[in-house]
Amino acid sequence: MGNRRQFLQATMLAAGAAVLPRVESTPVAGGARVVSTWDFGVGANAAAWPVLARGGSALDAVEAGARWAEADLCNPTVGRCGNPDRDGVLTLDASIMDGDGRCGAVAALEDIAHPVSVARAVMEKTPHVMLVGAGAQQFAVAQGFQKTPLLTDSARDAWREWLKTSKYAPQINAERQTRPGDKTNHDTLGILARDAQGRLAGACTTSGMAWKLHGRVGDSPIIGAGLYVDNEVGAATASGVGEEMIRNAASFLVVELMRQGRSPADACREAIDRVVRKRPEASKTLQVCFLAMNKDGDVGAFALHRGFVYAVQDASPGPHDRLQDAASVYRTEQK
Ligand code: SD4
Repeated sequence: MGNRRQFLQATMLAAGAAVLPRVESTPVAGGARVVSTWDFGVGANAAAWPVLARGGSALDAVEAGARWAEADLCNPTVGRCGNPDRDGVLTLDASIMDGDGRCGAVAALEDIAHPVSVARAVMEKTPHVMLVGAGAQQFAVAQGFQKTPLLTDSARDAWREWLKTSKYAPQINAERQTRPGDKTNHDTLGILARDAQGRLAGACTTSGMAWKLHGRVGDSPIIGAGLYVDNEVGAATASGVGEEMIRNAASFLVVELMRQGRSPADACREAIDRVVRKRPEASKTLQVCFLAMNKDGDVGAFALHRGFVYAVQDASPGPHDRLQDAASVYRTEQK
């Protein structure tokens, strides 16, 4: 135990496919920028930006943004308010990575409010990259994270409601409809940042697909699937049905496509094409979204289905927090 303690220190598919313009935001040579998935990315960026604005590191910035999302009491797909699995157990997945290839992750973590910070502790305080389940929780507690029951009453009510049919069929942009009164597109938070020194970092945090099988792990904590960062090239993150990201090593793919000269938006689009080509039928009913930033801070995104938005914040004149629509293969949101 003592030792352990020391140690722990389509060509798109013919039907429905559309050729859409590139989505690029203004380059910020030498500047800092942060981008996050979905509309709640505005709040995550607002939490991350002060770190970048005072010259802090991209790594600190993405952790701050992810922690904000994990604490958001309105979000049924990230952190403490997440929906549980089919057995009524809330399990959280998160990862963090910097541009030098340092990374950490936790999966199927229970009763710890800030999985992204546990992921960072895995990165910084162990020789490992990923801890899962009870071991991740044991490590978190040993690091001083408080163990606290997280499942909220509304998440329990939503689960009881789901039990009436027990139908598992992920819906496109499903997080919109998971609870009465939910505002809009709630989903996994993926956040990417470039700091004033030009260093990149990213984080990804989620409660995963609601009503998943107990023990299911999605893409978000898997380096290369839900998140990948390389200072030489850029960074990418993903949201949507994680199995498709894992199948395609998708965030790694997006970064490698940028390495070959693609813009962030083109790289995201090619990665979406791969998803479609591999599973053309399934892709009609699943949402998959990519968000990327290259080393110069240019940003791009692409999704399978309409409805994916992402937030951009930097020091450029005008609104500092901008929500942008991602282009998509399918223009019409599928119900
Ligand atoms: C997962 N990608 O666990 C995450 C969750 C998500 O829509 O984005 N849900 O597969």
